[in-house]
Amino acid sequence: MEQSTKNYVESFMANIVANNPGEKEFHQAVREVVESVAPYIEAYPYLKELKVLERIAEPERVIMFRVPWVDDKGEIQINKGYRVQMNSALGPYKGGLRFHPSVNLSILKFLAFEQTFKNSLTTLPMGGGKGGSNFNPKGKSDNEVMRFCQSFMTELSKHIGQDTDVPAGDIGVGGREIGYMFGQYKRLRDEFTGTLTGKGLAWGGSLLRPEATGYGACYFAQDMLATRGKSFNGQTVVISGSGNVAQHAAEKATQLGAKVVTFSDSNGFIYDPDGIDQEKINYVKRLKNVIRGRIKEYVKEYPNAKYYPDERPWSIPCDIAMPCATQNEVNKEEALLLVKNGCYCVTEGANMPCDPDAIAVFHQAKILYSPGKASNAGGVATSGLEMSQNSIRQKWTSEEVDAQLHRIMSDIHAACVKYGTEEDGYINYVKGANIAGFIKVANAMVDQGVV
Ligand code: NDP
Ligand code: 2IT
Repeated sequence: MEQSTKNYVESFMANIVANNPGEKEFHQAVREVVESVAPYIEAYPYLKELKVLERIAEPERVIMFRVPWVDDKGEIQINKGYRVQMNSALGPYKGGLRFHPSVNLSILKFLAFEQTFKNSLTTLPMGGGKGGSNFNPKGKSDNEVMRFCQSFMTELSKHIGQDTDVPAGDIGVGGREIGYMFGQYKRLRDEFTGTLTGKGLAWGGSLLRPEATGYGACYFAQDMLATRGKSFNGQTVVISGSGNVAQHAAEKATQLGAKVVTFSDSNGFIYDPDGIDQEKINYVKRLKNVIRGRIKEYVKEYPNAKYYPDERPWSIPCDIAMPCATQNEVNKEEALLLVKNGCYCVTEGANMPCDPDAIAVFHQAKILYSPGKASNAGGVATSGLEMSQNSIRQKWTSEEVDAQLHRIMSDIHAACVKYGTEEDGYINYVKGANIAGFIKVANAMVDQGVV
């Protein structure tokens, strides 16, 4: 990078840090994008003059609210609720809701910022947003979750709508929570519209939306592998997480001939040297989605597997790693270990799971590495397809949705290759995804004036 471009990045970041104090995840996400797009901005001075990047890094609106609810013992509980409406240049704000005790403004701003570029990459007309609460659904009864969701939606409903802002799921928000929130939204507004995605299949949900993020990540990985004449067939895959994204990444990787050997949760990971086949994946789906148990219970069912408490799975040798749990779950040491053990492809299913030092290790080793905003975009893309189906009041078959998902992931891969291929032929997917995602948003903002 030229010195003038470096200076631009550093002065931009100094402003971001000064104006958003203490928001370290947000700083991290912004820095990554700014480093990628700064040379592009230098080449097109009007983007600098119009302060497009400065505007992109400032949310259009942040809504923060109180979420009071009554637990099963009759005690009053108070949580924080948020919606970050980041950017509407390309369409209504779109992005998930996260319910997790770690949720704060920094995390939601980083997620909403990433979402803006991810949604742009999907080629569908969606702006970027994210929201959630520090509510912890773990250990709560269904009734408690319902009362929380109803209280949360009572306030959120004032700020969303099918043409304004369309939330969906993320960590801690799945079919159950979307159902409760949709019910309350419908009751308050007296309208049956596609204001949330990830709905039940019988009431407006799209076929394949639950599978889409994990499946899409595998479709993206297939294209990455193909650039090196490889495929999933016969490869060992290490996956973190055991929720929605992890389960479906494991399912598709297995269907494509890979051997998946790990799952994890926030307490530890399981390693199954025999491979986690479809029957075992079905067990994990039941364990996590129905019984709402912990991954350590896997080893009771499958005694050949081993449970490693308080550890992440990156010490297990593999060809392909798919981090599918949460942000900053792969650090420099773990990245070095992955590469040393022969891993040559890291495909992110989660949002920002590899920290900047880990990414530098992958780039230095010239292994295949894709950022979440490219490889996990299949989830929100299929949410976009759900919105289309709701608008035309039709339902597409799973073959139709799958074909569109496949095409969208391949188009994103092609965009990364177009903007990310370096002089020596190495594909820098971070650069490619950031520049391709940025161009569309930036041009739309230029067209729409200073708003
Ligand atoms: P789920 O709630 O279904 O699953 C989350 C999984 O990650 C669980 O296994 C959970 O373990 C684990 N996890 C969560 N927080 C932590 C933590 N702090 N440390 C270690 N493990 C943790 O969420 P999803 O599968 O939907 O989301 C996973 C990731 O994928 C997130 O980064 C999300 O933003 C991203 N994503 C999700 C999409 C979707 O469509 N759902 C779309 C695109 C990206 P535990 O049970 O212990 O909490
Ligand atoms: O991070 C993500 O892309 C999601 N959680 C999915 C968002 C959506 O609107 O489907």
